[in-house]
Amino acid sequence: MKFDDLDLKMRVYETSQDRCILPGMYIVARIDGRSFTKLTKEMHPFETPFDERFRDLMVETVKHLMKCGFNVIYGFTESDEISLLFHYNEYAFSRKTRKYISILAGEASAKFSSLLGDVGAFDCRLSELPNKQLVEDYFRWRNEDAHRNALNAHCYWRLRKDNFSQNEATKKIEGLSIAEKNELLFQYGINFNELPNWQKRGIGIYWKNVKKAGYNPKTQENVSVDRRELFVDYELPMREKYNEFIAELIDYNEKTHDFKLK
Ligand SMILES: Nc1nc2c(ncn2[C@@H]2O[C@H](COP(=O)(O)OP(=O)(O)OP(=O)(O)O)[C@@H](O)[C@H]2O)c(=O)[nH]1
Ligand SMILES: [Mg+2]
Repeated sequence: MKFDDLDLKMRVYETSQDRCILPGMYIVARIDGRSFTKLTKEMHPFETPFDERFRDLMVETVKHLMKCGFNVIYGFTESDEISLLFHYNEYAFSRKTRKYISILAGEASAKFSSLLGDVGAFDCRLSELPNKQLVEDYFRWRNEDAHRNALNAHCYWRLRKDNFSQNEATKKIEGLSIAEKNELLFQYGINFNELPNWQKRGIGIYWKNVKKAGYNPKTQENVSVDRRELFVDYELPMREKYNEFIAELIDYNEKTHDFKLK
């Protein structure tokens, strides 16, 4: 069989599942650390419940994903997960889902592993959202998830440090309301409201325009140039204010980077 015939025959088998995300849909990817409970507790004991070194590895991984060939307008990270919002007009790889999923999981795993000096792998899934309200709801969901996780994690690890077994600590927290969990921490001298906001709300990463000093060799003049730089926000707003923040970010990017579908 000639190579061209063989190529045509075999190509069908690997592309039969290919699908593209329709134009007009917002794309959000969630990239999540694979078996990070083991990685963070046994293989590389990070501080519990929150470790700033682990946080910084995640932030650097988000920045890498926002610069790896897609037009990502917002990155969010909490715990071992990363959410990315693509520009409404994103058209990389003809919006083929397999490209987004495999590239993002691969790039996140490669970056995180090289920073850690050991293997840390991520999976990836996509949400296809038909309107801006659902994008707001998506990020509100992850923002509230961060809040809930932080409360549970602080309670759990405080009890563990007080010699409760895994089972005892889990059981005790399961039966408590939010107010009771706050009270439990208070008994140990911890005011949940005063814990760092990045632990309770997650961390946002987005582009900001900055002025940089440059030099124009043609005119031999010092000039000021506009650059887009990634900004890391450790003080994200919460609840309705967070919805507004996401809505503004989308509007701003749609107005200022209105590149057309190819
Ligand atoms: N010690 C420590 N652990 C962290 C930190 N941030 C996240 N983790 C842990 O990362 C894990 C994330 O949980 P999951 O994604 O639900 O669990 P997983 O083990 O990664 O399992 P899969 O995602 O299903 O593969 C939890 O065990 C968290 O405690 C941190 O700052 N310090
Ligand atoms: Mg995980």
